[in-house]
Amino acid sequence: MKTRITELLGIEYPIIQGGMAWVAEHHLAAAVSEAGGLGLIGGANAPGEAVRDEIRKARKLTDKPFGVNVMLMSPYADDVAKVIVEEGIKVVTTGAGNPEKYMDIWKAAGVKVIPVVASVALARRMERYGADAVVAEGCESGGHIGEQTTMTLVPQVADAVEIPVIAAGGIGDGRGIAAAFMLGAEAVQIGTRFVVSEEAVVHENYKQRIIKAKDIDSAVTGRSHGHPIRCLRNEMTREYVKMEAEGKSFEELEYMTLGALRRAVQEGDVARGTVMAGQIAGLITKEQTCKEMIEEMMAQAKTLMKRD
Ligand code: TUI
Repeated sequence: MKTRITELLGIEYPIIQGGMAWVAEHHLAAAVSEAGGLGLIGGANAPGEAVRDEIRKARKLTDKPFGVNVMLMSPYADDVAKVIVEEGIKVVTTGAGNPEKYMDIWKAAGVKVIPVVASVALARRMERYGADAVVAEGCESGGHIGEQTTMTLVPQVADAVEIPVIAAGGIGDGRGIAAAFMLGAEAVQIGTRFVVSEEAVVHENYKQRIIKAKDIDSAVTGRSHGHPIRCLRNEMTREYVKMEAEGKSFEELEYMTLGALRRAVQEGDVARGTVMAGQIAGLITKEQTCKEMIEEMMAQAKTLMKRD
């Protein structure tokens, strides 16, 4: 399935992987790229040198293109932005902010820049600043989210910009891919489903929590202080939401979740940790390789899109 995104990125299938903090490390990125999608290393809150190390490890596992996601709220975002250029990375996605200040150095180095946006305004602005494409991410996504749903955001962004649009949020199978294309997207970004891939180095408890999740198991913490994070309901989210209702300060709430994502991903603490996942978790029923996931999703999407 050729689109402007498969051409732009030199990939076989119009699927890019989400740049998930603590999850999107070199094994996952290399596996998604090897399977014909675009794998990404998630910069998250890691220092530049740690990201460089991940890039070099991914290169040992694949000759195919892969990218880096820069989490713009990270204190190390400037360092990571430089490492990307030094390491000759060809594709960058950004999240949780506005990447304008890095656009010139990346464009000068021939890096394709794909900001993740949660609004039409930012999509337009990114196009003006020279973005090659945008990811329009709806609030069905896991992690840091905006306000609009994928269903409403993607067609509005597709109408507002000339550059290609990648849909994200709530996509976990071929039906979601076909739907995204109907909304005007030319590729999709998938996160939650890849968390349960065999190649993802994620604690088994985390994978099982996603596999067992029901449709209604999703919660959003942090709305009251303007940093909404979607994750799966557990002891931590119940306590957090209660503290938010009591009007606890941002600092107190932050303290409670400090390191909570790492504890869930690496130590498997799915009761007190932050189990970031999208609303599509309820659809995900099994662990598979990235190749199996991508081929299954693409076969289903192609069948649906050919139907008359
Ligand atoms: O970035 C994400 N998802 C993420 S980042 C992350 S790591 C993290 N951990 C703890 C606390 C906070 C973050 C986990 N999940 N998705 C892309 C995304 N970007 N969604 C929404 C946005 C966004 C929101 C507002 C982008 C720009 C923006 O405004 C920028 C501006 O200046 O207008």
